[in-house]
Amino acid sequence: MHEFRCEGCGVAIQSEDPKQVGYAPAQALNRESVLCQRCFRIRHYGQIEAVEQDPDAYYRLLDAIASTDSLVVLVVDLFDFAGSWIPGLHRRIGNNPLLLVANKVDLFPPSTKWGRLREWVYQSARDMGVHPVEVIMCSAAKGMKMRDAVQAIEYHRRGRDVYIVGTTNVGKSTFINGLIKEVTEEGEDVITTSPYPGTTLDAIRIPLDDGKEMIDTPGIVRKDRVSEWVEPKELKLVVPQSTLKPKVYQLNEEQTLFFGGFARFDFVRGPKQPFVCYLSNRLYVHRTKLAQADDIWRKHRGGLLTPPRNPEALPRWKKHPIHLNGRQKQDIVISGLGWVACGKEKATLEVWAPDGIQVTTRPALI
Ligand SMILES: Nc1nc2c(ncn2[C@@H]2O[C@H](COP(=O)(O)OP(=O)(O)OP(=O)(O)O)[C@@H](O)[C@H]2O)c(=O)[nH]1
Ligand SMILES: [Mg+2]
Repeated sequence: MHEFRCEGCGVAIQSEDPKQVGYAPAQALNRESVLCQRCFRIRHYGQIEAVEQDPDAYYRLLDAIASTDSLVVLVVDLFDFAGSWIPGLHRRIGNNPLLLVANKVDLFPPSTKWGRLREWVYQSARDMGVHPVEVIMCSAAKGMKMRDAVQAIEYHRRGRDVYIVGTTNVGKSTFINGLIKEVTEEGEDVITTSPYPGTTLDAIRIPLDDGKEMIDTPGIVRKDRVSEWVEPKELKLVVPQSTLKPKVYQLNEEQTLFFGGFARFDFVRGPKQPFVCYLSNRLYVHRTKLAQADDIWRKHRGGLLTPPRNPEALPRWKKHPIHLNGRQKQDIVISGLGWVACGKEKATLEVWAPDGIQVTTRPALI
């Protein structure tokens, strides 16, 4: 019997059980393209049903690329570069060339120094053991630099298949929809996209002109980013939807910032200085005295300090001590939440975030 696949998410279609993943009514299977019930609901009602995912299956899909002769396109989210990297990627793709797509440039303010940012992306990739054939900086959602992406893929694939890989929610499927819109008259999205991680469920094969294929893949899940722990309702408050408006705080020592109820930033010691927060514009930032911070957290978590509404569902906070030596401007990155740009002053800081969430420093990006 012919096996049907959902055009929107790649899942195998079944018509027996509406409660199970991949359901589509039997009468829908005669159509040229089939959409599963879950994709239908995402597209028409913006509702998502979380699906129990098997991380190993996604890694197996990825590892199978090593034995193919193809172009690998890694899509990363510029807002969460380190958190959207696939661990051990360089070992998984064999000798295939890698084109790096840094997506979501629309989130960066106009003051961004693009040349420096691109150089930083190259360098970061090299630090992770990968030598991209090219870096494309684009916005798939806003259709920025998509012509460059089409040309780069065509140039580097040299008649081969193209695998689009990355962690969840970086915009892989939006990117493919954007490519399709760029080269055809197609105005509608072909693949289902959503603000929730875990939208694509299996490989989706899109035929190319020369008989080869472009393959969308399910995102690799990384639990060390805040965005993976957010309930669907709260995601829009945490994941930025529009250009970041940096918030500047002139802090004295012994002052604290709460980022919703996800993280806490203590300026313990140092001269008065500005801290510039690059977070979702909709995330509430609460400023207080360090001496009162514990009390405020006890009283107001899940209330004033939201999201999350239910902080108990997240791992307990872990303290990350950070010392700025004043020699170089640094960003302190809380994966999936954003970053704080620090000036060229000495400072002793403590950042609190749920245990397991990556907290890192890097040279200032903007
Ligand atoms: N701001 C911004 N958002 C984007 C961009 N591209 C994609 N997004 C958003 O990112 C979210 C995830 O997009 P998808 O295309 O579903 O991501 P994916 O990588 O296919 O995710 P999975 O299928 O879960 O692995 C959606 O809300 C998109 O609208 C972009 O260029 N800029
Ligand atoms: Mg997808």
